[in-house]
Amino acid sequence: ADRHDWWRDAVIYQVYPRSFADSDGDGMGDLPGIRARLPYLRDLGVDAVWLSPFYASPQADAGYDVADYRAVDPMFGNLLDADGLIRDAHELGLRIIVDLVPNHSSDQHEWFKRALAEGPGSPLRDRYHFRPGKGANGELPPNDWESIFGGPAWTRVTEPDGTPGEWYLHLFAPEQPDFNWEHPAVNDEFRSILRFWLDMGVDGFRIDVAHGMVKAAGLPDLGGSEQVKLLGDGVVPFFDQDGVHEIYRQWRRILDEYSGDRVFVAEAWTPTVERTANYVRPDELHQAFNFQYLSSYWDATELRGIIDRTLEAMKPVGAPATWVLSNHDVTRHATRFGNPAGMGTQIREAGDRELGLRRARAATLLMLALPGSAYIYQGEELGLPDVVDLSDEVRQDPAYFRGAGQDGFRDGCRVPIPWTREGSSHGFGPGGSWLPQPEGWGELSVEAQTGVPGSTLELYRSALAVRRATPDLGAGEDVRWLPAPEGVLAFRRGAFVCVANTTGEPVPFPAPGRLLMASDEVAVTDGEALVPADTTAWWTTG
Ligand code: TEU
Repeated sequence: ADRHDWWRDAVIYQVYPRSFADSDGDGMGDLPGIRARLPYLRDLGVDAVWLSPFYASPQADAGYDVADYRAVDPMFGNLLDADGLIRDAHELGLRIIVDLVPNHSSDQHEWFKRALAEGPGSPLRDRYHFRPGKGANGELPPNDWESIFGGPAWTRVTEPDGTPGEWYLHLFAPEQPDFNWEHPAVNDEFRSILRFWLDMGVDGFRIDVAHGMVKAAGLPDLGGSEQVKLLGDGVVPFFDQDGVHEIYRQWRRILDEYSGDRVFVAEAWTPTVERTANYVRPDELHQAFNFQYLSSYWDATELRGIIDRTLEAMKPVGAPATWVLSNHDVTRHATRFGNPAGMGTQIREAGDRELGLRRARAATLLMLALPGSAYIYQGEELGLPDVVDLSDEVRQDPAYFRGAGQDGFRDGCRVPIPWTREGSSHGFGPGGSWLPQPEGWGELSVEAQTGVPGSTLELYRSALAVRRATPDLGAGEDVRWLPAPEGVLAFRRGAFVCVANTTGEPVPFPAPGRLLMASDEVAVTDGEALVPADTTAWWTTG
């Protein structure tokens, strides 16, 4: 048989477990809920499912604070549920990728609890970053780093004798102490955790904060200069350090011991696609999210630049490009694109809903036409907008409450999925939903869109089916740009042609062949197509 690497052109669907489907009515999604909806994902036409964390966790950061890496949180089910989910998925032809959170644990992790209880000098403290404070009485943090979620990246502990004592490092919330990756026990533990989930049958891992983990020796001060915190550039002492690559080389050797095509995908926020490419060398990780693409506005020039640079950067390392428009950390693209350019990935305005959705649909067809792998975030196939008007009473994102400012509006993309028009939580579950679903949510439900021509759900289903049936849309064929008017992207891949009109006006374009599908009605007269405003069309010349 042809040993085609499935992941080189896979479409991977991100499930955010607390918001996908709830089986027991506690208002929080769970593994049995996901398991019951696997046929929906198979019918949608995706290749794999990536599950955000479902491990034992106090949920200080929605599960990205793990207390036990080998246990399922009771809120989500148990290990038997995980096993059943993996088995059912495989029977349906779906692969399962799980989230691995190696930069930090929960403060309720056994190691951290013991480190605190045993006091200064505890060997467990060496597995994290504990330091004495500065100042006459150690009352100042050990260095000037700031948490991504706001405030200092250090918290002072109360020692067992009741006195204020050492400080520990946390790049995210105080409930998420950073591991010391120089310590062999940390390294050993994660290699063992990898094996645990590989033995459970998972097909891969999404690595959280993959640009983190290793810190510069001596934890040097930033020096007061205003640095972009999230983006490692090899200079920021806590992100994108060279040492992290040695860890990935070790992990890759473990992964390759297992049969099948298992994969790693890196969540590495770096300033350029060139730096991202460092993570996906043949002996390291397989893929990395393309955050440059995610951060782009619906703008032809910007998009084309990023597409070209991405494909160029991936060539020398032999990794597939990836394309992603939304995830659980950013404002949904149906809302981003309905707001003016420059508002970034964290905005709180509803903007023009209709325009945002038009552009989101067009952006999806553009993304699915590009070579490489594409990531879909749950609910984007329904055209869900971000919920921008959640009250402080219902919000749960620690980034919001710790003053991350613009970066703290992550609850709006995490509102539970509407499956049905009616019902207390629109079919999300038999009870309520942990974040309130807004007015009109039922009209966007799976039920309301299924079988409705032109609905966003049917657009996704058709696009994924056409993509599967069109060999030129696989990983291999290069993008060849075609001449096009300003604001229009047109390219050929073999016999396939994609035309994306990012302007607000209909654009005439010589029909390249037979129309396969489009994100809106395309009229063709005498060999001339009229591509509506903010619309992408797929053609074949074959
Ligand atoms: O995110 C890493 C990260 O740096 C950003 O996504 C950041 O959290 C966001 O822009 C808000 O400022 C990962 C996870 O995807 C995220 O959900 C977690 O909160 C974070 O790691 C900590 O584990």
